Amino acid sequence: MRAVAIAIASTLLCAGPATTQGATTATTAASSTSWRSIPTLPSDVNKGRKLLANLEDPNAKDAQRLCPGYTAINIRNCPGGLSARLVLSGANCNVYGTDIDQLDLRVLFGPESRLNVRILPAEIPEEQESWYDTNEDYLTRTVKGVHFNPTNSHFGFQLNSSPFEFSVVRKSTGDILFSTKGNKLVFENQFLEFRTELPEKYNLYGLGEVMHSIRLGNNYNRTLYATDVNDPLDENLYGSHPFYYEHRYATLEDGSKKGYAHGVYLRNLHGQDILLREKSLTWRTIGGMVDLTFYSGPTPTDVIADHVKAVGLPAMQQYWTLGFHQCRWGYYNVSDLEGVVETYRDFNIPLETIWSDIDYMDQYRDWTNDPVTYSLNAFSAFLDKIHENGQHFVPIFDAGIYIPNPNNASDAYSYYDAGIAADAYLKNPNGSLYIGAVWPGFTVFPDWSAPGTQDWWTDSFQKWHKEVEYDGIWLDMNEVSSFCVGSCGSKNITQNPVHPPFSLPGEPGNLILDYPEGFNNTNATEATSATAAIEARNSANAAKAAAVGPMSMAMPFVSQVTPGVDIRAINYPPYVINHVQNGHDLAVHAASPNATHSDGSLEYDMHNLWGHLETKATYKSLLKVFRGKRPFIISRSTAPGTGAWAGHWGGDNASKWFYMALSIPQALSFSMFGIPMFGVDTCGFNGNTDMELCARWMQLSAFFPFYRNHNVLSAIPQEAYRWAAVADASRTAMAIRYMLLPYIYTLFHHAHTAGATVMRALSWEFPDDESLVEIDRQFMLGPAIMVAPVLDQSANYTNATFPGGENEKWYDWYTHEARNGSEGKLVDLKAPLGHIPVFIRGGNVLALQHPAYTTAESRKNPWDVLVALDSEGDASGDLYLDDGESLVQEKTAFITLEATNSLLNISRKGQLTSTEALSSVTILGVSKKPNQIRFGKAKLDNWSWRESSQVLKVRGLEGVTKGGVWSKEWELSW
Ligand code: MIG
Repeated sequence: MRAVAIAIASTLLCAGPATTQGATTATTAASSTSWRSIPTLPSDVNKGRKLLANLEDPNAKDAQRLCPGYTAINIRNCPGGLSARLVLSGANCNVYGTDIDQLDLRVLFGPESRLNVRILPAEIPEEQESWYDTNEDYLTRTVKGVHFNPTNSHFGFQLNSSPFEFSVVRKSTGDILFSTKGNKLVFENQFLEFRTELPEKYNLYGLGEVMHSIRLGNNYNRTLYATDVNDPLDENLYGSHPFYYEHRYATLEDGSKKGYAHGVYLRNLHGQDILLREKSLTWRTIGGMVDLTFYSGPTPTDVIADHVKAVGLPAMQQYWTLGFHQCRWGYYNVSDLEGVVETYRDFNIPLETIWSDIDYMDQYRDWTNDPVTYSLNAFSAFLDKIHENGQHFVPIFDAGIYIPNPNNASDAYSYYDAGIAADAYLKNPNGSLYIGAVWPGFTVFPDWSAPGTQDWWTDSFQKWHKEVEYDGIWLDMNEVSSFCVGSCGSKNITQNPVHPPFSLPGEPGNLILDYPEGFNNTNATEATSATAAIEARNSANAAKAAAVGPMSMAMPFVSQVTPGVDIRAINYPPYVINHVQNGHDLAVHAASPNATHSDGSLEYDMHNLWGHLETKATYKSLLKVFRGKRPFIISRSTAPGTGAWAGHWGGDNASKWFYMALSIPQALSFSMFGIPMFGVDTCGFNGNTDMELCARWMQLSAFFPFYRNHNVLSAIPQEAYRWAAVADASRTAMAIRYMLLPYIYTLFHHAHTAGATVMRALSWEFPDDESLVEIDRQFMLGPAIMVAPVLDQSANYTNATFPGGENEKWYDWYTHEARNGSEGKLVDLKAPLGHIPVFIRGGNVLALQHPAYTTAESRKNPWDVLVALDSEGDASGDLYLDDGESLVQEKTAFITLEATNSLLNISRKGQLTSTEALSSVTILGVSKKPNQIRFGKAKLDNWSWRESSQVLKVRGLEGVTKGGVWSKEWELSW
């Protein structure tokens, strides 16, 4: 009994040359789709209860009004900080749990820029430890046992004993950064609330993962609870990052502005609501403790680096991962993959990596391949071929592990059995297996605290790699997602395999008929037929009769307990966070809060760490599989520190212009969270894309660290070669990206070693410029490159601000024309389809390498140096070189490129040498014609200077740099 995948018409490869058509309608696409003959889960398995979120409830109990707060006693200075006992100042209020009478306050000064304030129950019974604290192995602490002298700290800590209140002050300015003054601390076993005052019109950033513009509103709620959902705006998504920074601007005596930023991280990954109000921020969690870390900045860059160092420096990526990736859900067989790889080459559009979605699996079971459509013979022949060509393959990997039907001997699944032998799965409170449902049917879920899990995980990945030579792993569904409430499989596994309780994209009733906004303006005919198809779908839906009717299920009984001091209401906690899923029920579309770990902890306390821990385990596994190579992992669910092992993609966006625009702030937020390897589903995931959106998006994503095109099952195809204009636009942008790869790779090195960011907000590079607080329609890639994309349909121009004032210089990437800062004003820029405005900030030197089809080929190509002088005639840059893949490098080189007084100086550190030569040096902003050009002492003849553009170009440097431009130090003068 195995699945037969049915091809969908719309995925047929484009055989001839690219066409210019807007789109193919999807009307024929899914009518032929069918599903394997297995029982379908009834749709109400994922219903849950309908709860009123506390935030929506006008009659919700107000903890600030009802609770007594605390009084601080026994205040003591201790090495590196202070401590106190906090005693409840009155009768228990028990608003959303049971009050803790006695708390400990522990204030610990970190290195100068860091301060840690912890408040936790004075006594915690061992079995309740995970209610309040998170194991350090699961989530790093920000300040470790070392004692720092508080007098050296950038922070002052002020404590008021009765009522207990505290404030954190920036010593240098006296600014109060955080203050609970006038507000009570509420500390219960299932509820925590504290509030800080904020200045009016505060500029606050972070607190993800949520789709939103970069600057958060001043009257706005955020909820953090990892969940599997289609990128709705302003709701909780896949990961949890309770970290923000606030940016204030002071006016100095001379009237100029100076920016001061500070960061705040709550090391508490319980479900939580954050209430941003006109002058305050309130944090509410359903468990855990107060564990706040303050970072003093004073620039956003400083704050972010400090936070990233505290939670875990990002992983260094292999060089090839920066190439272009093509993916889709609905590559049905090996020849589909082959066709895509070949067609990319036919159209001369660089393709580095081809990805497989769940289509390759045998009935959606992990570590397997479909024996027919992805037979091992065909699969490995294909992988051998792309590997020979320097290309790569990354498959998806799902979090739920199929549990075979015990009544069906042919349903055996050895990877599951090995997990049972290792005792590696989540349990129900009674010790039985927790059984949810995901793609393959009923599934179990790994328990990252169980001692046997890691070895089983590693063995499985090693074994599988012997069959399918993947080059990286794409972790999906790890929130961790389950399509039913509770352990729905417990009494039903004899019905396995079962179909999810909803139809898949392309199945009857779920045809993909959506197009980008304004599609009717540019593609009237197709839009009309799409509208007709939507009507047909709606009537078909009404008549829907599933071929295999929904099964009847024995559902587990979810008991409601009466909470008390030592008993918590786990499935339905008294405080209901504003969780995006149906009814705000935490058990909807996820493993339930009562799923139990081998160390006794519950999903209730660990939920937001599931994907983080899966990523860590997978990283460890891949280290063994690839013996010393840097693992490449992209994970959907993330938490503080996940960047140390993986990158992230923005999840299920849609083919809409607004999603393309929001991809910029989403990426910038992951820069803040220490996950620089970020990108989104280019051309859009849900819905059909069109030519114009896809052309713009292929160009925009070319400047994101992670560059991947991905598409939902049964939507029209959207590979870069499907439309001539998209192919052209992609080739243009990719050529720039590939030239910049050494620069991007160097940025990753700085991220990995020092917590620097790769993609940057303008306000990070110009922290004193208040006009930039909301700018997120343009961005910087490192310190040198600014991108100002077109984000609107039918626009042939865009506008952009050029920060830095009249002494700043910005050079157009294409024409090298210089312009000065625009003093906070937006400037119109011409940008017809196929053109993405890119600028180089004066003061930077870029080492560029000639692009090729793959990154491996690029790395053998000659170099160019681009010097963009600032208004003083200076510029500098750097270049990090290594073997591009090893975790531990034998030899590296670090090159410094410095231009001043008409002299470019190249110096180097490190042992690594390479053989590529230098082709040219281009110097922008040379105002006078040089008398002569010298390379060291040798006079050069092959150069030109133009008065109109002030560009000096020196060519033919291959001879003097023979044997490797970066293998020796040199100088060029003009
Ligand atoms: O529930 O594997 O976000 O990228 O294509 C959908 C199918 C499951 C969600 C991922 C998406 C992927 C899809 N997956």
